Amino acid sequence: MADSPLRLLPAIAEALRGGRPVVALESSVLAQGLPIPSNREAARRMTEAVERAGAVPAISAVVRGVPTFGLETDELERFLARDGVRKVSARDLPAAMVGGADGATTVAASIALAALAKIPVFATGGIGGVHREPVFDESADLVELARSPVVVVCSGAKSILDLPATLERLETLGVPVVGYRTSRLPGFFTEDAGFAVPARAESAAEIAAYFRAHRSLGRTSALLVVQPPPADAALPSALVDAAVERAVERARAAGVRGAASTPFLLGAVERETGGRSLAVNLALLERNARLAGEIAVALVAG
Ligand code: PSU
Ligand code: MN
Repeated sequence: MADSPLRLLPAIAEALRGGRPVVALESSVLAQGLPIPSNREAARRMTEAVERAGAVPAISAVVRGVPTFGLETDELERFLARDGVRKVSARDLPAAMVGGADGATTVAASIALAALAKIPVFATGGIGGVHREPVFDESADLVELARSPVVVVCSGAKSILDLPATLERLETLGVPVVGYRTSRLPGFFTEDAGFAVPARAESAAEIAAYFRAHRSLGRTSALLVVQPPPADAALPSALVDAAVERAVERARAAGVRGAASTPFLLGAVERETGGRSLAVNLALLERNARLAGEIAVALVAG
C-alpha cells in the first residue's frame, strides 16, 4: 500500500498480507463513550476477546494526523487519557489528518478506514442511528454502513435512539441486518428492544456465508450482525426506558445537539441507572469482539 495514507502496525499488516483473520475495533467508545478507567478495561477485554477467537485486533484511530490501525502502547495511553483527543466521524477525517490531530474514530470513520485497509470484520457496542425527538441528530454510522463492505458486529443501536426509525433507515439503505441466535433487535442495554430483525444466523460460519452471498452480488454495503448483551448483565427494559427518557429530557434542557448528543446521552443514562449501564456496556463490547473474531476466522476458512 505504498500510496495509502494508512498506517498499520506490523503485526496487522503481516496478518492481512498472509490472509489471516483481523478484526477492526473503534476508538471513540474508548475516548468518548466510556468513562476513565472503564475505557481501559474495555480496550483490554475487547482485544483479548478477538485474540482468544484466533484473530488479530486492530484498533482504528487518527494518530497525530495519520489514519491508523493498531496503537502503540504510548498512543493507546494518550487515547485512554483522552487529552485533546477529538471525536472523529467520517466527515472529520480530512480535517483531523491535515490538522495533525489525535482523533478517536466512531463506527462511521472506523468502517470507512476498515474498507480501505480491506479488514472485513469490525466490532463495537452499539451503532449510532436516528435520535429521538427532540434531539436533532442522525448518525453518519448509517450512511457509512451503506457503503462500507464490512461485517459489523454490535448489540443493535443504542437505546438512547429511535430504534424503529433506525431500522427503517437501515432497510432504506439496503443494509442487511442479521440476528445472531436471535430474531429480535437487542436494545443495547436490554436483550429485546421489541422489534423483529429480518434474518437470523446460528453460527459464525453462517454469518460468513451471508457475507459471501452479499459480496458475490457486488453489494458494497456492510452486513450488520446484532447480538444481545449477555443475559446475566442485561438490564430490564422498564429501567432503561425510564433512564433514557430522563436523559433525553436533560439533553433537551441543556440544548445538546449534533456530535455531542451521543456522549451526553450515554453519560446521562449511566448516571440515571446508577452505573449499571456501564457493566452491560463492557460485557457486550467483549462479547461482540469475540463473535467478530469468530466471524473473521470463518471468513478466512472459506
Ligand atoms: N457504542 C458504544 N459507545 C459509544 C459509541 C458506540 O457502546 O460511545 C460511539 C460509536 O463510536 C458510534 C458513535 O459510532 O458513538 C455514534 O456517535 P454519533 O451518534 O454522533 O454518530
Ligand atoms: Mn450527527
